[in-house]
Amino acid sequence: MRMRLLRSAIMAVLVMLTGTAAVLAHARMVASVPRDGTTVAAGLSEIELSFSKPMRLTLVRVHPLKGGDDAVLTGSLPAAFANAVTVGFAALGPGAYAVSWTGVAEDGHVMKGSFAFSVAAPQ
Ligand SMILES: [Cu+2]
Repeated sequence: MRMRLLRSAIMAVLVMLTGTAAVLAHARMVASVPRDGTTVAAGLSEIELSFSKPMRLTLVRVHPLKGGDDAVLTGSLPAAFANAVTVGFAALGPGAYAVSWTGVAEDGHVMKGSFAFSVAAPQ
């Protein structure tokens, strides 16, 4: 009886551990250009997102933090999975922006993320 209890306890721990490993193995954004929290020169018209594992982006929004319209994307998002994706859009005026993205990882999981940066006023 005790042995069985121990065995199910071990099984429970194993299930927990493998569950955690699966979560840790999710594809995630590992870098961006511009980097989160940085300020870049005026005229920025593309961003790059890098992922730990191939991702197929389905939505990228570049939106002013203080309201206003989203930046207009100038190209379409790649249809294939990729570790790094460059997204072009109409040049940004000065201000603070947030980028939010949604993508599908190769394991089928829908992942989302965001980062923010500022565009400096022209000197
Ligand atoms: Cu996943």
